[in-house]
Amino acid sequence: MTRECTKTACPYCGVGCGVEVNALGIEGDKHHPANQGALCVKGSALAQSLAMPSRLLYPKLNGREITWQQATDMIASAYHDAIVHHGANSTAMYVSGQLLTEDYYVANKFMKGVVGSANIDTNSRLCMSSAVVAHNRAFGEDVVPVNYDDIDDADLIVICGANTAWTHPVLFRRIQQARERNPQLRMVVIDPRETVTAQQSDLHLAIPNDGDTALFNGLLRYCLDRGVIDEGYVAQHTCGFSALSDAVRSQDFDLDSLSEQLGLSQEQLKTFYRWFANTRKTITLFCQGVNQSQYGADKGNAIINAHLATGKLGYQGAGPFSITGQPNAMGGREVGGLANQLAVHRGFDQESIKLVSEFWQTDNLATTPGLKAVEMFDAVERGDIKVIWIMATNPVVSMPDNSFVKRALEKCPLVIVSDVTSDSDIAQYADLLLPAAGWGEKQGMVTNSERMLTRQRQFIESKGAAKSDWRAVCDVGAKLCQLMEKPNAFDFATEADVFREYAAMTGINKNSERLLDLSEYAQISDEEYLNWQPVQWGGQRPLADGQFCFPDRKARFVVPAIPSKNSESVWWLNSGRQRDQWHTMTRTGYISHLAATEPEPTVYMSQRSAAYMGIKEGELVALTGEVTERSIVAKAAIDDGLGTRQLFMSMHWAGEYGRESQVNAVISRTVDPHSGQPAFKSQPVAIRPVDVKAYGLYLGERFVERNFAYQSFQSEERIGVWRFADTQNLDRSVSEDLGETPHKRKVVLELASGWLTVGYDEVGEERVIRSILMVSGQPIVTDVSQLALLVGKPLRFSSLLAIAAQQESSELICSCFRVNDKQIVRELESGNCSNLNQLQSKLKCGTNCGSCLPQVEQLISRHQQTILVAK
Ligand SMILES: Nc1nc2c(c(=O)[nH]1)N[C@H]1C(S)=C(S)[C@@H](COP(=O)(O)OP(=O)(O)OC[C@H]3O[C@@H](n4cnc5c(=O)[nH]c(N)nc54)[C@H](O)[C@@H]3O)O[C@H]1N2
Ligand SMILES: Nc1nc2c(c(=O)[nH]1)N[C@H]1C(S)=C(S)[C@@H](COP(=O)(O)OP(=O)(O)OC[C@H]3O[C@@H](n4cnc5c(=O)[nH]c(N)nc54)[C@H](O)[C@@H]3O)O[C@H]1N2
Ligand code: SF4
Ligand SMILES: [Mo]
Repeated sequence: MTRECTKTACPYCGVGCGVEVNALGIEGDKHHPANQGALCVKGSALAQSLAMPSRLLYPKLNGREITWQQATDMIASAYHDAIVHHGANSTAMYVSGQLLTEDYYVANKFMKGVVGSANIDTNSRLCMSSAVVAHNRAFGEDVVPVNYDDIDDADLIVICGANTAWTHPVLFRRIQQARERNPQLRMVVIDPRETVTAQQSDLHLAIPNDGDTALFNGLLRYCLDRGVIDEGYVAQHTCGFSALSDAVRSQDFDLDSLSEQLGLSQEQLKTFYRWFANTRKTITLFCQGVNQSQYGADKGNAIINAHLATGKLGYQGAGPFSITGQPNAMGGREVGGLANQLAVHRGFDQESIKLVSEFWQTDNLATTPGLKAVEMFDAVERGDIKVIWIMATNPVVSMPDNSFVKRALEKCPLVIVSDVTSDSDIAQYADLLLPAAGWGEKQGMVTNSERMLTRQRQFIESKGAAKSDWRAVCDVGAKLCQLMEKPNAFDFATEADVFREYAAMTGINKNSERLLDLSEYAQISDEEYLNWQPVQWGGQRPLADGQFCFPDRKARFVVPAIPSKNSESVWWLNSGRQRDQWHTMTRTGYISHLAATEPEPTVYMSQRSAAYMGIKEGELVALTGEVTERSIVAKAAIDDGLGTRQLFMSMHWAGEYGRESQVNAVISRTVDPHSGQPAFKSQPVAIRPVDVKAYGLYLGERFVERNFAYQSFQSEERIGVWRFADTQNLDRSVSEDLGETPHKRKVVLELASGWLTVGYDEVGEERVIRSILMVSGQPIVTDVSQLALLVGKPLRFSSLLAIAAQQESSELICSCFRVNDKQIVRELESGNCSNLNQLQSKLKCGTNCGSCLPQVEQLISRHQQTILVAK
């Protein structure tokens, strides 16, 4: 079904960029409101992502291929048997913000409408559920009151708990462009880490973990003391302010106390408070640093409180802006895919139960909330769940305490997994593995952070027997209806049919305070669905009239709980994202230029922390959690953006890329009591250096695993790169075992701290390099991309040794053109280049997607500062 030009949407983050597939390849859609043609580093690698290895093509039962018919019958019978023998709540489904709205809608209908259990939850529980609670508590409905255009108009942008430069790069470019246009615009970043985003700010507030509530309560206190509360707005449009103002008048929130609690100077606090109080057009963006916390929902409300109390929402350039992570996290919230929602922004109240039952024509509706993600896997572990269907998410990597999730799934009688690749860790836990049509092969709707509904469109045939998720659910649903002797609730021929039913269903909100209502699209034709142009529900600023979604139309203030003080004697592990990887790496790990920025599992710490622990950069360290006893191993790296006793690790490492380095192995199952969202960002851990005797690096086609203390994999052009380490000395025999390739010829070279074995083939007169193995007593800092270029080339000892002897590590800045920090600094120091334009024309860095621009700019400003100091 290749059409000349297909407009679709990027499958990664919640910015929701429009994408155009045309004869030239895949590029940004210049006419899409979210990105106007821009794509970040991940989005601009979408063409490469289509060459996914280990693509899943046929349904498999315990590794054996079966037909879809067999799979469908088996799943329907399993759900039916469980319902009959153990009740509907013995079944479950765990889905994802990466499903399309149509997939999500039928999955929700399947569980809540037909099976009769609300045990359907989603990875949005790990992502957005705290923000959902905060919105519901403050506004009466899960509504984001702002849109991207507001960013262009703001005079103050507060970024709280988000590393936007890396995680929502196209949005961040937009902020930077707004700053270029409007010199008044200030940016404040609130993050315990000095991230790339923070480095670009006018003010960075490095609060301790979970210090957000105190900081925002302090802001309210400041506003109260200075009489800058918008009393008119508070009186007319809100309730509950007096309880909140009493709470923030406590001594804990005066400047003296706050300065001590938060480790910030009074000057820093006053600057932030003054800017916020005096700037009418203020936006506060927030993401996982707020949500993924034991206090996530309250932190969200603390932010919203500040906006409500000062009346900063409802007009251009102002409001609290929860940014979504996944492409359809918002769509999932809309259909009602969370276990504690029923459907279309409805809960389990009597009126909603009645309306939804009528709409779905079911006498079997789930009438009480189901299990939230962490509770769901607890129930699986207890044996209460007899069948679970996991779709488009990788919980054995992404859930906290992932070894627990693995154990739980091993106990479950039937685990069904729908995925696109058999390489995902979750595929290893499937009894029944189903091939899903992936991005480009499927179509449907997604909603982004600003409530914009965009179509993902199909532009290639799906592979093998891969089937769209919505269709797989409908086939099983139809069969289950038959077994339950009920009319078929899944009689949909196309995605458009599903969308029309969903749009019609939102019409039940029509005569209520709720804003989600897409019923005007309930009758659209197939043609209109095909040609759908982005549509924003709720308009640009849905709460602009000051009419909130409670019966009395008033917003609510919430008195947030204050986190207990962190103990100063432990190490705090914070986890999150890298610029160039997507989640558990199943769709980005194999793209070599994306793999190069963080080539192996890494734990970051400040110079001081490292010195205190006696840890050297590049050495391996082991982390152990307090609750879980397992430890993980990763490379130590210095990041002086981290405070004392703070560690950071990315959440991505999974599969063969870093099997023993999955950060969630040391993160406990602590959740926010209101939202059930795990506290991924504040885990107390113990850290110690690993007593490594030998570090190894292998480049070649294939690697034969041994039981090393540490092993990781990096995908390079044409070949693989394996890193390993052991606590015992490795002798030369290791060269014989590793890399079973047909070429048997080897030459061994001595290095200062180890040796290097080159495997080669004789091709005519030449010896062509096939594999390179380095073993050293010291961490290996060699530039792997240069070594990789030698593989497949004639053996030249001089070039090989020159690269191997390199002792200086570098950091890749621009992955599109492979430009590292050393190259940029060299150009700056030599005087060849002194500004961004010159660097761009000399090295091309930042001229493709622009994701690295904040880092290039940072290197330039650091260089300029050094010159100033020298003068
Ligand atoms: N490159 C890339 N981009 C992505 C994704 C990806 O996998 N890769 N995933 C997408 C998804 S699903 C999501 S949810 C978003 C997440 O987007 P973000 O939330 O921006 O990303 P994170 O790195 O998870 O965490 C953000 C920051 O929270 C900070 N933080 C930790 N604790 C606290 C705290 O107590 N208070 C405050 N104020 N800050 C704290 C961390 O130091 C971190 O810098 O990214 C989306 N975009
Ligand atoms: N420590 C720590 N853990 C975290 C976080 C953190 O910051 N720190 N962040 C959390 C957050 S915010 C999120 S959103 C989660 C993300 O965590 P996950 O959702 O578990 O991560 P993904 O790798 O996106 O998993 C998607 C899976 O679906 C498959 N897939 C891709 N396309 C399709 C499709 O069309 N259909 C089907 N059926 N399958 C498909 C992919 O191959 C992959 O296996 O991680 C959470 N976990
Ligand atoms: S910012 Fe990047 S990852 Fe996010 S939607 Fe746009 S192109 Fe995709
Ligand atoms: Mo997320």
